[in-house]
Amino acid sequence: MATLQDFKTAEKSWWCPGCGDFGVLAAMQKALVAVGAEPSTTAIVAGIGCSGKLGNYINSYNIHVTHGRTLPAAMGMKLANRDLLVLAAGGDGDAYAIGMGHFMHALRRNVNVTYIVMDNHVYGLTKGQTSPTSESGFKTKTTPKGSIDRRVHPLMLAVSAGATFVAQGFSSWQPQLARLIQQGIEHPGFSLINVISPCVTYNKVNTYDWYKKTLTNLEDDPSYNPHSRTEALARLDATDELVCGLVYQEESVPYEDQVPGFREEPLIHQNWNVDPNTWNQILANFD
Ligand SMILES: Cc1ncc(C[n+]2csc(CCOP(=O)(O)OP(=O)(O)O)c2C)c(N)n1
Ligand code: SF4
Repeated sequence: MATLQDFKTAEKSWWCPGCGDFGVLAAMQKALVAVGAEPSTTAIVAGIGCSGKLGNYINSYNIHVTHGRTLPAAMGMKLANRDLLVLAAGGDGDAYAIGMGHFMHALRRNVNVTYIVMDNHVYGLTKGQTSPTSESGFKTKTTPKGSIDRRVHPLMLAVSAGATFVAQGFSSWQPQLARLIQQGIEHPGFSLINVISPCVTYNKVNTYDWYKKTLTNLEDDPSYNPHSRTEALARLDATDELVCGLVYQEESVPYEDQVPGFREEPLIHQNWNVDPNTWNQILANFD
């Protein structure tokens, strides 16, 4: 049984002291131990961004893919080898700007991948530009007079696009975040965990203190029903998505279990030999 230490690497962290991504990393490692995962069967697909460095700090298979392309790579990996526990991770720019097309289709496709978005409402790696989740009026070097765009609402988008598991955590609220990631991994289908992960260097508005004052915890409201799509949408709308906890979950059968004739065995273990007669018949179809 793997321990926390087994999921650590010797690599020195590249993040600024105080970055929220440290908390996301710690919670992911705790969740991996809690679900009984092993480094040899865990794979992380990370996007480009400060957040994408996370894969380097978790002992597992890790690919660092082109900006915005975590989900196609993660879904392909899962379909090729269902024995792997596949996690995708990246920033709000990676997910909701350049990666938005993939995000929307991953939600409705429901491949068994856990997607952790480290949402700091800004582009960190490229030194502080406005992101799709930045508030209107947010001032950066790309929007010196304040952003005039309305912000993207990832949780509402996910719930309305057909997601089967949607949650939001806060990097400082470790026990809850680790539990939400664990629940996401255990969910049979695509799970989105949007994590509020403050950027202490380029976002001086949405700080730890700001979130502690404004976030509400859905778990404090026993009347909230996370299995009702309409209730989830109403709550998200009323709170401008400033909530933490399990937002929505429904019963789900993952995509890969529904593809007709799709064999469960990993591709690398399947026998791909074709006898000469069958091969000649296949070739004849191309005449
Ligand atoms: C195709 C492509 N377009 C743009 C970039 C430049 N770029 C790198 S990271 C990034 C955004 C980073 O913000 P986010 O995804 O929110 O991650 P963070 O650094 O905040 O964790 C951009 C625009 C790139 N590397 N590749
Ligand atoms: S720039 Fe921001 S997001 Fe990037 S490592 Fe520093 S604090 Fe974290």
